[in-house]
Amino acid sequence: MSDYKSIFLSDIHLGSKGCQSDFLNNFLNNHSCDNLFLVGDIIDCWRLKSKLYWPQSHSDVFNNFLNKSKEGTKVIYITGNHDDFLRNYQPLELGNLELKEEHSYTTVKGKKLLIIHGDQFDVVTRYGKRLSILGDKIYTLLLKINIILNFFRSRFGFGYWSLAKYLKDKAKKKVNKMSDYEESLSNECKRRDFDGLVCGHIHKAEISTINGVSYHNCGDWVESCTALVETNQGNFKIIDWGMIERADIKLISNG
Ligand SMILES: [Mn+2]
Repeated sequence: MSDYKSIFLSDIHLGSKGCQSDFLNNFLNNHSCDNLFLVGDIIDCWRLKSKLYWPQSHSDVFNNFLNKSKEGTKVIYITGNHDDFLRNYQPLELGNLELKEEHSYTTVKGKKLLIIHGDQFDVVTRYGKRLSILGDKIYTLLLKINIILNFFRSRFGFGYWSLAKYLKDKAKKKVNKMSDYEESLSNECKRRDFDGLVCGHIHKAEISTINGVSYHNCGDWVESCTALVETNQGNFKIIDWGMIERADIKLISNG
């Protein structure tokens, strides 16, 4: 039996420097599943267009997906706004591999979930690609500052801290844009008779109920290292692999 019925990953951003590919490879090597859902922004072609960045560990992530599919895992790749070039080729089915814009999934407990990246419901990315590319550049800069900041933090014995995440959480409190996003997604679910949804896009892992619709966000592998999983018994939970990994490293070094 696999470790999990389904694993849902989103916002990996392969091809960008911020991608935590080592953490992800480690996570993939340690977990098996019947279904692997890649919920968009897996490859970051916005970054690839400006400058090619593709280390071996990014190819390893892809090999991990393909090996899982060879071993019998059904791999479903849902396209996002950063890998929107793939939207020209969907829907596509290659054996155990599927490429599509959205998927209707029936959970172990019999609930019907809409699996979608979510950019389709984000006013900023939908109506202003230019504006969001600018935002993306600022975000990339923040991630770079973050790497330097954390280098010094670790030298002085402080734990990891994400500047980008801190600023985004602050911004959320101010404009409340994200809750608009969550609300429009939940409205779409209601309209189309889904019990809930699985999405990504805003890089914030979460399991909650919004307007009576169950909301699952996979988080990301740039700022945090989070995966959404469905156990064989049908329970959903978030695995924070960055926290677990770091805790393990600490345990080993302590003892
Ligand atoms: Mn996205």
